[in-house]
Amino acid sequence: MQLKDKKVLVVGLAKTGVACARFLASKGALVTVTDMRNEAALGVQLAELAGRGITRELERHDEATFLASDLIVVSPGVPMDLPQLVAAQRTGVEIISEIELAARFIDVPLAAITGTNGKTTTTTILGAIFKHNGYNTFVGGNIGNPLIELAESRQVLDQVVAEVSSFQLEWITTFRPTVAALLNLSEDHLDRYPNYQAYIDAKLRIFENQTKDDFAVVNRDDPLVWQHAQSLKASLFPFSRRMELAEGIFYKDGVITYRHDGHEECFPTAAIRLQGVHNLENIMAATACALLLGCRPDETFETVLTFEALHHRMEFVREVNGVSYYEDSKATNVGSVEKALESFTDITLIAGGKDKGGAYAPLAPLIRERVRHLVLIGEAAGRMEQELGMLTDTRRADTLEDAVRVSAEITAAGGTVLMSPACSSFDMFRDYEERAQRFIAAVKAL
Ligand code: UMA
Ligand code: ADP
Repeated sequence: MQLKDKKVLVVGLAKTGVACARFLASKGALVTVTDMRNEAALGVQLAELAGRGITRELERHDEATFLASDLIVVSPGVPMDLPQLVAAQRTGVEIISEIELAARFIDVPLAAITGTNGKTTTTTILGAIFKHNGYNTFVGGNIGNPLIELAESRQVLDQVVAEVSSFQLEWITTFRPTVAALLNLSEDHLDRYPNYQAYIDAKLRIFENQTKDDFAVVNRDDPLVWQHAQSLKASLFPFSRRMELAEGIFYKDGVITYRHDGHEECFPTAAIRLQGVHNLENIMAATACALLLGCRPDETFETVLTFEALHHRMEFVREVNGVSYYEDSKATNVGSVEKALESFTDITLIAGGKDKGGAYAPLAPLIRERVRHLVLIGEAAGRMEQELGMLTDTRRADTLEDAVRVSAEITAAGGTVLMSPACSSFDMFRDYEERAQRFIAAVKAL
C-alpha cells in the first residue's frame, strides 16, 4: 500500500488514532488528525504525536478536510453515520478502519476472534497457546492495543491473534483472517446500531473476504451463529458442548475431542482451572484455531490446563459472614450476565449502569429461579426495574458502595452477592476496571 505523500485523515484521537497517525507519518503520509475533544483533554495523545509534522483539527470535524482527503482511517468509537463520513463516502473518498489498515501490512497467518462475549478470554488463551508452541506472536485489537502497533513495530512474527469488535469491522474492505471465530451472538451495542440485525451484520463481516482455504470456527450450539454460518464461503469448523461432531471440536463426558480431516485428538477436561461452561466454549474455540494453524496438541493442551481466569470476569473477591462476593464488571450485556447467573444459586444481583438499549427481559427466567434480591444502580435502573422488578425483591441504590452495603444487610449466609451489571460503566465510572476496583474496595470495607 502506497502511503507516501497521500493526504490521510485520522478520525478519533484516542489509542487507535495515535497509533494510526504515528504509523502513517512514518510511511511518509501527510497526516491530519481530528477529534471532537479539545486540546486540554487530548494532552497525552498530542504529546505522543509531537514533532512528527501531523496537522490537528480539534473540537470539530471539518467536512472540507474529509472531502479533500485521499484516505480516511476511522477509530472504532466513531459511528459510521457521522455526517462528514457519509459525505466523504458519497464523493468516493476511501474510508477504512484501523484493522483494515493493519491487515494490509500483515503477512503471517491472522486468527481473528469475535462474538458478543468471550472475545478477550479466547484471544488471550489463543495467544498463550501460540507462545507456548514457540511462535513469535502478536496479540492485539479490541483487547486494548491497536493492531496497527504491530505494523509499526516491525517485529518478526509467526502468528497474529486479533480480538475484533463489530465497530472495527464496519470499515473493512480486504481484511481476511486465515481463521476467524464467532463465539456467540446476543443483543449488545444497540445504542450504536439501528437494530440487532445491523449489529449481527457488522460482526459477520469478519468472514466476508475468506475463501474455502480459510476456516470459520463457529458455535454450533448458538442457533443464530449456526444459521448465519450456512452462507459462509470459508470451511466451517464448528464447536459444540452439546453434540458430537464428525468435523469440528466438541465436549462430551469430560473430554474435548478435536476432529479434522480424519484425524482425532482427545483432551480430558477435569484438571482445567478455568471454571464455567462458557469458558469450555472459549477453550474449544481457541484450541480449534490453534490446531488449525499448526500448533502441537500437547503444548496446546498444556496451556489450556494451566490458564487462569482473567480479572473482572466472574472473579471471587472474598467471603464475609458466610456470603461470597463475586465481581463480574466485564459483564456489560445480558448474554454475559446469563452465564454468571447460571453459575450460582441464591444470588443477590447488583446490576445497572449505562443503558445500551437492549432488552433485559431475557434474564427473567434466571432471575425468577436464582436471584433472591436485585439491587439496581445507574441510568438503566428504571428500565431494569420495569422489566425485571416484579420477579424478585428489588431495590435501588444511589452508589455502588450503597449497593454493596444494602446487599450485605439483606443476603443470608450461604448466599452470593454478584455484581454483574448487564450495562457499560460510563454513567458512573471511567471504565469497567474502575467499577471493578470500587466494588472490590467496598467489599473489603465490609
Ligand atoms: N470521537 C470523535 N468523534 C466522534 C466520536 C468519537 O472525535 O464522533 C473521538 C473521541 O473523542 C475519542 C475517540 O474518537 O477521542 C474515540 O476513540 P475510540 O473510542 O475508538 O478509543 P480507542 O482508545 O482508540 O479504543 C478503541 C476501542 N474502543 C471502542 O471500540 C469504543 C477499544 O475497545 C480498543 O481496545 C482500542 O480501540 C484498540 O483497538 C474498547 C471497547 O469498549 C475496549 N470496545 C467495545 C467493547 O469491547 O464492547 C467494542
Ligand atoms: P469480551 O471480550 O467479548 O467482552 P470477555 O472474555 O472479556 O469477553 O468476557 C466478558 C464477560 O462475558 C464476562 O462477564 C465473562 O464472564 C462473560 N463470558 C466470557 N466468555 C463467555 C461466553 N463464551 N459466553 C457468554 N459469556 C461469556
